Formats: sequence, structure tokens, C-alpha cells
Amino acid sequence: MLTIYSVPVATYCAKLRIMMRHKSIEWEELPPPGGYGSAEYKAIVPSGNLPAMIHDGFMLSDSEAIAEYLNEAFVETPMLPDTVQLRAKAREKGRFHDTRLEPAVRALYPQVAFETRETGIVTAGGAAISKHLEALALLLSDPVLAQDQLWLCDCGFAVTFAWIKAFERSIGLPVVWPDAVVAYDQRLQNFAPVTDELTAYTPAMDAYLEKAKAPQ
Ligand SMILES: N[C@@H](CCC(=O)N[C@@H](CS)C(=O)NCC(=O)O)C(=O)O
Repeated sequence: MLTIYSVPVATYCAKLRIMMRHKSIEWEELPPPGGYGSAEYKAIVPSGNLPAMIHDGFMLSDSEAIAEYLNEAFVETPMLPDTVQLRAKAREKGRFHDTRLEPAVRALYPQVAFETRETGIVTAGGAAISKHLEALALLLSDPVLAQDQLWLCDCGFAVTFAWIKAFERSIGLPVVWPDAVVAYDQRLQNFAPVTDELTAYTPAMDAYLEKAKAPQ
């Protein structure tokens, strides 16, 4: 039995669901007992964050650690390349998402609420995200990973691109999308696990973004 602790809007849980869909892994999803960060949840998952997994009694947190574990535990449809150097390149790309691009997007969550939004912070956030997208375009210009496959490192980008686009629409985030990144986003949309997850995830994003609207 594979249990994933998650809440509907959690970005890294959506990232993990893309890989589980791609590998046809079955899972059950539960909210963290007591809420994430609670003492009750920390008794199970010491870091207190999401996602976390329990697989046949084995607990693990951090989406990337979980994804790599599941990739080895469920061998069908491998999502890491088969040489040591290509695996390292895939991890480099995944870390770029988890430690650079996504945190710059996450920094804007406090700017979603219409009443307390500060235009200057949104503008600066857009510049920071654009800078990371420019770096990603450079990373993509050396396509060492086969482009007809979905890799572990792709899953987070699909979700984060959806958030950036949602912020452009809902809070007027100014972002410059390099052509190579637009093409990468479009390529990811060719994978059904990506589009299926984004379709399932959109209502949670929309619910979160309700507070971005100006009062009527
Ligand atoms: N690098 C971590 C980031 C996870 C993360 O930021 N999770 C959010 C929800 S999407 C969370 O748990 N936030 C609350 C907290 O960190 O206490 C991962 O990949 O799992």
C-alpha cells in the first residue's frame, strides 16, 4: 500500500502525481493528520512538510527523494536515464527546478491576496522568475536527455509553469518566456500524465486564486 500525504493545492504533490501517473503506480492520498506542521503530523513525518509517503510501512518525505525511491521500487517505465552521467544531468535539472525556479514562484504566494498585494514585489518577483527562465533556456540549449521521454526532472516544471501562467493572469505577473522554455512547456503537454494531472489540479489552483480577485 502506498499512501501519499498531500493537500489539494500543494505544488510538489502535483509534481509527484505526474510521475506516479506516468509509471501507473496506484496510491491513496490522505491529508496530513492534524495539518502540515502539526505535532501529530510531525510524529509521523518529522519535517512536517508535504508531500510525504508511506510505502508498506516505510516513511519518506521530500518529493525528489520520494520520486527517486518510487522510480527504483516500481521498475516499470524508468524515469531516470541509464548512464551515470545522464542521471546526474537529470538530477541537475530537477534540482534547478526545486531550489531555484519554484522557490522564486513560491515567494509570490503572499502577493496573491488582492487587498495586501504590493505591485513592486510582484514586479521584482517577475524579474526573478524571468532570470531563472533565461537560465533554464541555457540549460535546455544543451539537450542531453532524450526529448521523447518524460523524465523525473520534467514533472516539477510542468506544474510550476502552470503556476507562472496562472499568476500572469490573476496577479499581473510580468514574465519574459524564452522561446526554448515555451517549446519545452509545449513538449511536456504532449504527455498524458502531465495534461491529466494539470486538468485534475486546476480546480485547486483556481480555488487558491479566488482571493486574487478584486472585491465586487
Ligand atoms: N523540496 C521540498 C519542498 C516541499 C514543499 O515546499 N512543500 C510545501 C507544500 S507544496 C510544504 O510542505 N510547505 C509547508 C512547510 O514547508 O512547512 C519537496 O520537494 O518536497
